[in-house]
Amino acid sequence: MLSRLFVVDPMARKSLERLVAEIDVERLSEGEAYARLPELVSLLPTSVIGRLVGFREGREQDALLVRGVPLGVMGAVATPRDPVEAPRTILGYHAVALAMIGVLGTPFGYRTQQLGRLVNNIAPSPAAGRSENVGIGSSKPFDLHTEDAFMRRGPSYLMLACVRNPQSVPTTVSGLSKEDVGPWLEPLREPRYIVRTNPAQREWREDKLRPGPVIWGESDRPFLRFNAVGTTPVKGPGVDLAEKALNKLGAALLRNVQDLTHGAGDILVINNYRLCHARRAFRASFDGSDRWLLRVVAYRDPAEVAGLASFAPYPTLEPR
Ligand SMILES: O=C(O)CCC(=O)C(=O)O
Ligand SMILES: [Fe+2]
Repeated sequence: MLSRLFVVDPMARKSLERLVAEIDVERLSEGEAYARLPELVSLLPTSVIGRLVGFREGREQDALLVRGVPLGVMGAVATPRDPVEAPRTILGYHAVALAMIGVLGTPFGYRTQQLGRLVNNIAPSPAAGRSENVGIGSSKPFDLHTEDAFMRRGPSYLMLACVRNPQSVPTTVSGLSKEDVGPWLEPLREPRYIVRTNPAQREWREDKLRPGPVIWGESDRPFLRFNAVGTTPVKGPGVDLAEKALNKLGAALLRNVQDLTHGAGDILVINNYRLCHARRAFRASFDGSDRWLLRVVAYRDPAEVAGLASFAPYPTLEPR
């Protein structure tokens, strides 16, 4: 199992309902929510904090699906037709999602993605209806990728908090099992792979992307920097071997896929160095009732956090 399910217990649900209701009345800006992150984390039920820390420290599961977070006012907000321009108001559900990923790391936005939003909307946009490999697409799939694999060190964690998912379109996750790992992965450890950006990050200069490894870290639990599209080994001696290993990795990851079907109030956190994820094609109606996830990314490594250009009003990454 790549992921573990944690269903919020009735007592925790009650205290989450209070927290969500409080923030639903206050309505925060993204900056205010970040400034209040320590307080928001402290207001999470201890069972939820404990489970998140257990996930962070554990070696068995690389994704955790927390089920049963109350939506509060958010439940009645229509899925935005324009995910980027939609209001940035932090309601109770957003605040709980931010606090949860705040237990794992420092949440941040990209200045050049969704206009720098801290909480990105993964909702189908009519403008991107036919685009492949974008979060706001729908009729074309988003192939397997670790989030922002074009960076040498992408976000440590990715959160997808479901507001609604009427067609039960899953988020697919995949990774390498203990049985998969072996010497065949060695070529993928060479820092010779260029991983290009997906459409949402095209403002990063492609000519500045540095080649890096696709696999690194421990041999029995290796880390991944993977994108099924736009990855190529730099030409030179051994390029055939490098390409073969990459194809074999892609096939292994396709074999290992698991569908996680999000429902309203399900908050999925993924170790972005261990698992890649994808979304299948689906038919959107663009009438306010479509699938809607909130996406937040976070860094755990203080050296990466220090590289975030600005902490006002919240950590933001500038394209390099
Ligand atoms: O919609 C999904 O389930 C995943 C979307 C995604 O991978 C992304 O926005 O980066
Ligand atoms: Fe993604």
